[in-house]
Amino acid sequence: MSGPQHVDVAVVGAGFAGMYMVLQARELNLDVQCVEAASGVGGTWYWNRYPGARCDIESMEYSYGFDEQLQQEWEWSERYATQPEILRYAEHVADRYDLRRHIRFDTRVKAATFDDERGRWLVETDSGEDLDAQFLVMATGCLSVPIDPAIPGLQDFAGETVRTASWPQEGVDVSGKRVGVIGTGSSAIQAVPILAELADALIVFQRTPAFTVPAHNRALDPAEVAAIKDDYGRFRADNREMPSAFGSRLPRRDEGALDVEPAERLAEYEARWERGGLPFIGSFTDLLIDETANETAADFVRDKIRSIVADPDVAERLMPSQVIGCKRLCVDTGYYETFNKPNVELVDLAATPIETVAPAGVRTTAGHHDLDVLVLATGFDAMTGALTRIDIRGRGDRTLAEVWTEGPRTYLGLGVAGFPNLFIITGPGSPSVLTNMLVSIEHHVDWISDCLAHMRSQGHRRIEADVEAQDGWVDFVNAVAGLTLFPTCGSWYLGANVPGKTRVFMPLPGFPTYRETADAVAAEGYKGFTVG
Ligand code: NA7
Repeated sequence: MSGPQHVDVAVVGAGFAGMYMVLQARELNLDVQCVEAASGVGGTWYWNRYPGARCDIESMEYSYGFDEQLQQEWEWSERYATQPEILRYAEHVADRYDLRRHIRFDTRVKAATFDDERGRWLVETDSGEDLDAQFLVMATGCLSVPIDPAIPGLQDFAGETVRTASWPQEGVDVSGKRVGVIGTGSSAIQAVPILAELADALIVFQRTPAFTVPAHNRALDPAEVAAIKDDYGRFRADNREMPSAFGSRLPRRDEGALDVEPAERLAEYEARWERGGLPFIGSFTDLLIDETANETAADFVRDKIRSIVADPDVAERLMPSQVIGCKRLCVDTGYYETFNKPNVELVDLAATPIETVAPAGVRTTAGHHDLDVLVLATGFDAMTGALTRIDIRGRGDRTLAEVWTEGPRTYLGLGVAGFPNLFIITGPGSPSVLTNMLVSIEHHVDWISDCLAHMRSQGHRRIEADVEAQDGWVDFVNAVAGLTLFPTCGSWYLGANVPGKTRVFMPLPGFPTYRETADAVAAEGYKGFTVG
C-alpha cells in the first residue's frame, strides 16, 4: 500500500460544518480532504431519520448565509423543516459546490497523531487510507455520538431495538405493533405523536419530564419568504445580534419577567405560546438568570399541561420540576395531546424504575410491558464524545481524552493547548449548541479560514493556543455559566447524562459577545495563540 495522502487540510465530518470548511479551504487553494463515516453528507441530518425529526430552528434561519445566490434559490416548504428536507438541502449544497470529490465516505477516523518535528498530523482511518495533513479540522458535531442506556437485559430483547439517532434508512414498520420509547427528550417528543398514530400501542418510559412548547408548524407563506429574501443579508445580520443567533423577528423584551405586572407577563407568554417555538424562553431578560422569574414561565407551561392532558394524574407526571430552559427546551407538534389517546400509556420511571429489559418487553418495579419494538431516544455524549472517541494525540503524545478528563479545556472553543494546528468547529467553550448551529458553524469556519489565509500570507506553519489564554477562557466560560440557571439541572450541556463524565458546563452563553471576542483575537494577530 502507498503511504498516506498528503494534504494541507484534513476535515473530519461532512455535516454542515465539514462541508463549508471544505468549500472555504478550496477557495483558499488549499488541498483539502474530508473523511466521513456515513455514506452521504448531512451529519446529524443523515443519521436522525426517526419519524417526526425536524429542526427546532426555523428553516429560513437554519440554512447557510454565505452565498446570496444559494439562499435566494433554495425553497423551504415549511416553517420548521423536516429531516428529509434538510438532508435534501445538504445534498444540494454538496452538488452545487461540487464538494463530494473532496469527501471520502464510509470511512471513520480512528486516530490522529501530531508529529512535532514535522509539524503535521497523521490521520488514521478504518479503511487504512491515511492522511498526512498540516491542519486538522474537527467537524464532528456536538450531538453525534448516541448513548445507550445502561439497562440490564437490553441485549436480550427479542423484538426490534431501534435508536432515534441511527434510525434505519428503510424505516421501521410499527403498524399493529406494541412500541416502547425510552427517553423523553427532544427526539422522543418529536417521534411520540407520530408513533402513536401508527402503532397499536405506545408506551412512553419517562425518567425526567421535559418542557416542550408547540411548534405551530405550517407551510411557509410565499409573502413571508419574499419579505425575508428581499433583504436576506439584513435578516441574517439581525439574527447574529440575538443572544442565541436566531429569532430576531420576535426579539426579547428589554425587561425582566418580574418587572411587569402578572397580567402582562401572562399575555406575553400566551402570545409566544400561540406563535410557537424556542423564542418562548426569550420572553424576558431574566428567565435563565433568576429562579423566581423562571418559575413564572415554568408555571405557565405547567398550567398548559394541565389544560391539555385530560387525566390529571398523567398531567401531573408530565410536569417537569426543574428550571425551564435548563435542559434545552423542546418544540413539539401535539406531544401533550398524544397522552389523551387510548393507545398511549405513560410510565413514570421516577416512581417505578426499569428493573430489566426482558426478551418480551420491559419490566419496571410495577410490572411488565409486552413490546414488539423498543425505541431508544436516550441522548448523546454531547460536545466532547465525538472528539474523545478518536485517539487524538498532540505534543508529548498526550491524548485529548486524557487532557479533558476533568472536562473540556479549549481557547475560544476553537483551539486546544498542546494540540498545534488542530481546530474544532463549534467546540466546547463556544456558544455552539446554545445557538442556531448554522450561524455558529459559519462564524467558526470563516474564522478558521481567515486564520489559515493569514498564516499562509505570513509564511507561518504552526498555531497553538497558549495555556494561559486557555485557562483564562475556561474560567470565563465557567463564570458566565455560573451567572445563569444552566448549572442547576442534570443536562447534557453539563455532561450529566453520561455516567462518569465530569460535570462542566460546556457551551458559552451569548453569541454576539463571543463573536466580537473571537474576531478581536484574530484582529490582534491571534492573541492568545502562538503562531510561527
Ligand atoms: P436528550 O435530550 O438527552 O434526551 C434523552 C432522554 O433519554 C432523556 O429523557 C433522558 O432522561 C432519557 N434517558 C437516558 N438514559 C435513560 C435511562 N437509562 N433510562 C430512562 N431514560 C433515560 O436527547 P435527545 O436525543 O432527545 O435530544 C438531544 C438534543 O438533540 C436536543 O436537546 C436537541 O438539541 C436536539 P433524563 O432526562 O436523563 O432523566
